[in-house]
Amino acid sequence: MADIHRTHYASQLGENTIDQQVKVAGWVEDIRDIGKLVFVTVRDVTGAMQLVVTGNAAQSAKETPRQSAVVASGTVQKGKAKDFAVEIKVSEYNVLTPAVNPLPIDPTGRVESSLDKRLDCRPLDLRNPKVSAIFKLRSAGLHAVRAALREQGFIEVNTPKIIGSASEGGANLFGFDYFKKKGFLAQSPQLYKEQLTLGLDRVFEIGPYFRAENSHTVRHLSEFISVDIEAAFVDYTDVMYVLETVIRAVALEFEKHKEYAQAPVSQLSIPDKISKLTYEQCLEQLAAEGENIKFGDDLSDSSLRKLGEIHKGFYFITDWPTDLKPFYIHEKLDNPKVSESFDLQFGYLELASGGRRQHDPTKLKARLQSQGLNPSGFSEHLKAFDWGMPPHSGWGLGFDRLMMVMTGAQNVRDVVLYPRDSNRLTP
Ligand code: AMO
Repeated sequence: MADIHRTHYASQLGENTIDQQVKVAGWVEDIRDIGKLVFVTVRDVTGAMQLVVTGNAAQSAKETPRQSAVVASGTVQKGKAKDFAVEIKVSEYNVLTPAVNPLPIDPTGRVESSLDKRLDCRPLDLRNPKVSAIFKLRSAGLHAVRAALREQGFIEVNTPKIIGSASEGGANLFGFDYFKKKGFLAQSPQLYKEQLTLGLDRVFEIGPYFRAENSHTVRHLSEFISVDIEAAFVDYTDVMYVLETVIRAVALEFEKHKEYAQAPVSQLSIPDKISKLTYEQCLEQLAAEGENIKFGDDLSDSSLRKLGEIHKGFYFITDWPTDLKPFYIHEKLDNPKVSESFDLQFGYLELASGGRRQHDPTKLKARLQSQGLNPSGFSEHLKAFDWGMPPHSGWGLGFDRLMMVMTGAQNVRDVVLYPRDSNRLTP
């Protein structure tokens, strides 16, 4: 077995490495046999490189199935092909793991495959640099979110994903047998993050959440990643500001990663300030478009699409009717029919929602009851409210949806490695 340790990635080969002995590793993308010489294009995670193989190794190079894993050693020389400034004149060439032929999809992207077929072979799909660029950007985006929140004093936490009662009310819960009890998959970290403000003041969590969504849309998954924050002694305008800083941090991080230019990064302009529109202003704008919605009705998909035509980028919809919001949302002090709540939109698409929370246990119990929920089912949560619960606010941001918007993807499944929906439980 050949030594598998490389000295260089493709991106490290350049004029400055000419005449150096190098060892590279990757997957065979193309083979051109021109008689005495065989040109092999090998791709690693950083890019493509060209091998020039002659002599004894030429036969093996010629016969290598496309996408096999190989290592090769040789000397760097000036390239003759226009695509490669340098190439490697190979002295040793080893096929480590041959790939099958034919492959289920063409990972070079020259032959297009449907998203479904690509998802069925996701690891192979990632050899397409346009696809891997999305996930490199996603990683950079997560890094930016963490940095922005830590900088503002938020402590990263991990709360359970196996829970004993609903966090967002009863709908869309996945339940299962948990050692003879009923267990559920967390829909959000809502109750935990609120409780944690008691001792940690400002917390955030980035984690997977689960919703039994039977809606077949380009924006719903049954498992999605959410960025959640919760902060003590602040109101909803304060946490909207935090959300703005997070969106801007991700956008700035994307700008730094021009090397991922293969990814279809959308040309977003991120305003310094994200505009705010109240729910009632939305109703007025919709009425002007001929769509009459009465106060208290939710904004349907078609209404949101109309609003999205007027407001193409990021904007907040604030001050929703209290009855439309979950039990934990705080009403406005001067008008209890309206709540201190917001959604962050990108056009028609909801990216985040949040607000100030009810911290008065008596009012919280009444809200649970008025929404048809039994306060005794929330006793574990409610007890924390007797221990000096601070007024607090927070939000949850759908990270997959944010990545969809930032990369210009048309389907959330494009930016999720192994999406889960009602039709897809594998791979
Ligand atoms: P909400 O239910 O609005 O709020 O969820 C927050 C954000 O999570 C994303 N999201 C989803 N993404 C993909 N597929 C889904 N099925 C899905 N469901 C939700 C959306 C949404 O805006 N606890 C509150 C947040 C809070 O108030 O802090 C909550 O869960 O982008």
